[in-house]
Amino acid sequence: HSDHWGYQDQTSWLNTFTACNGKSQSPIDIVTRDVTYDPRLPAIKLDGYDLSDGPELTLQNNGHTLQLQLPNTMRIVKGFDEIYYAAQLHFHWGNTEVPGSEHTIDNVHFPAEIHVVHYNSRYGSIKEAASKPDGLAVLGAFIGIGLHENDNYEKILSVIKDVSSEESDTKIPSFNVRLLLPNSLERFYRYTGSLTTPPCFQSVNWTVFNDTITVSRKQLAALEETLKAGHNESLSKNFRAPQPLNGRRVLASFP
Ligand code: SG4
Ligand code: ZN
Repeated sequence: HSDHWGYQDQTSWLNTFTACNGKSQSPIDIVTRDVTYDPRLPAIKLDGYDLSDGPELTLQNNGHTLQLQLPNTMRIVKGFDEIYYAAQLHFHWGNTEVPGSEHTIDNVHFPAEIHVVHYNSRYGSIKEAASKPDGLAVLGAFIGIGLHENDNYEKILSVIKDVSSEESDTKIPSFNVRLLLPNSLERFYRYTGSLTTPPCFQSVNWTVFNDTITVSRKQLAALEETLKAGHNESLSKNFRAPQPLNGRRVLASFP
């Protein structure tokens, strides 16, 4: 496909994409004893996330992840200095042996992680915003294994076979995207970082929620085993290794 990078050889990103060598890269390991509680971190308020009865949504396998395109009527209306419009959400995962979240908590990976990517409304498009220091806000949440099937995740995972090959897409009925995130958005970590893939632009104001989401073992297996990347290889372990903090502070909205 068009961009020639993969997860197997992450050190080669450094040669081709200079920003990947930067001092504020993502993901990071969140060391809970080192975070700074900031009681003044504003609560996050989302708007327009309930897309029920709206037009169908495009789900794609872009060779690096499973991605759902989102309308910019979905917004973060409080929590940052400016309003951020949603662009897409996607996932990072491992395989049955290796848990594949990107962020880690005290060096522990979760099985998977969801990222909802938003761009600053001062810019005309995500493409324009992606290279600006205040361009992006990504909401991240950890996905673990629970006893029950997650009906909301099933809206995506039930059609995953339709996008098993690289660069394929399909349409799914719209639904309430808020339900893909944890019940409570009050407890989160915040730090400044980057895209976790090439070109690694240091343009992301990161929020990683403390509360987690669960899907069934079977649902996680569908994510881990169904998708293919280039050369018909299994699309799995699509997570970047944790990057050095280099003195950055990680804030927590809770004590
Ligand atoms: C995934 O590869 C997405 O498909 C990319 O989106 C995204 O890049 C990239 O991850 C990095 O995003 O939240 N993990 S992350 O830091 O959103 C951008 C597209 O290629 C620019 C559209
Ligand atoms: Zn991501």
